[in-house]
Amino acid sequence: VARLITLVENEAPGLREVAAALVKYTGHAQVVGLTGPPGVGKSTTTNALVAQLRRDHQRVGVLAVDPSSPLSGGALLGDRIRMQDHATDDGVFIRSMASRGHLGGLSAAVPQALRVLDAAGFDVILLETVGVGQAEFEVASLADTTVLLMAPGLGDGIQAAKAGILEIADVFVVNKADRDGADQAARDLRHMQSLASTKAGGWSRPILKTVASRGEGIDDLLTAIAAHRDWLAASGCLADRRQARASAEIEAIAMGAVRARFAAVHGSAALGESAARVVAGETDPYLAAEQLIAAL
Ligand SMILES: Nc1nc2c(ncn2[C@@H]2O[C@H](COP(=O)(O)OP(=O)(O)O)[C@@H](O)[C@H]2O)c(=O)[nH]1
Ligand SMILES: [Mg+2]
Repeated sequence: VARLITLVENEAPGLREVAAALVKYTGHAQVVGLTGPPGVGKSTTTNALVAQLRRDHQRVGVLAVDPSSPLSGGALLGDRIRMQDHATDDGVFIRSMASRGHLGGLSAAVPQALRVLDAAGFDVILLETVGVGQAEFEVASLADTTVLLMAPGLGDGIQAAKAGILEIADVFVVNKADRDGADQAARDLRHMQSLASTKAGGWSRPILKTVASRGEGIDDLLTAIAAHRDWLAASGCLADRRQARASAEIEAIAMGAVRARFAAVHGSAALGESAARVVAGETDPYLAAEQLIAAL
């Protein structure tokens, strides 16, 4: 599994063959995204979820993704250390991915890594992202079920999160409920939720309280995640989401291929030549672009 994910990350030769071989084994795993501001307790929650899922005899894959960082920095390294609780358990696979080295970007690499884990037979894949920016939003949208974590005193985090993520989150968690202000944070979330447009289909998005560091509330979180999976299947939304995800996946691969072909066919010389003609007023940028595209 580790080698296949490396192959995906490097877009190595052989990826096409592997993708073709894997596809018939996919579609079983439930992908659960965990997102929220740094320090809110995503890794601690992931760790607690893994422990409980293992007690339930579920096989668990964990993908910790940092879409905005060019390096696999301290946060992900810390996660790896925490995850060593499960390092010797062959029912658990843990991997970090940062954006460094991905030619096609994480938008292409993460879905393929998910396919590898799915085909390898993991029942649940936990997808932890760092932060709540646009790139994290894209990663979160790869999940069947998205869990948004908040914590008391992270009101600014809620503000930062409200653009988009509140709309794609299916389950809300106020972690660090051992701290003052957890009820207020839950009320704030409820209020933000009422302002955000609701998803169609009648899933009412629960707001749970957890103390991940002590494993409290993790059972309820897993129950909510399972309930969401059942609702997805019964409502037909699972098929819709997977269709939308496959579309995004194909588009990312196609755009990457077009970009690569553009670079291979035109190099920087042809682009420079067109640019010079635009600067000299001999042609306009639309026509120049059209000619370059026509030559692909
Ligand atoms: N008091 C308290 N601390 C927590 C809780 N959950 C996590 N933490 C601590 O918060 C810090 C950040 O947690 P981490 O899981 O790394 O957050 P992440 O950046 O969202 O992955 C760590 O020091 C955790 O031990 C909790 O429920 N209560
Ligand atoms: Mg973390």
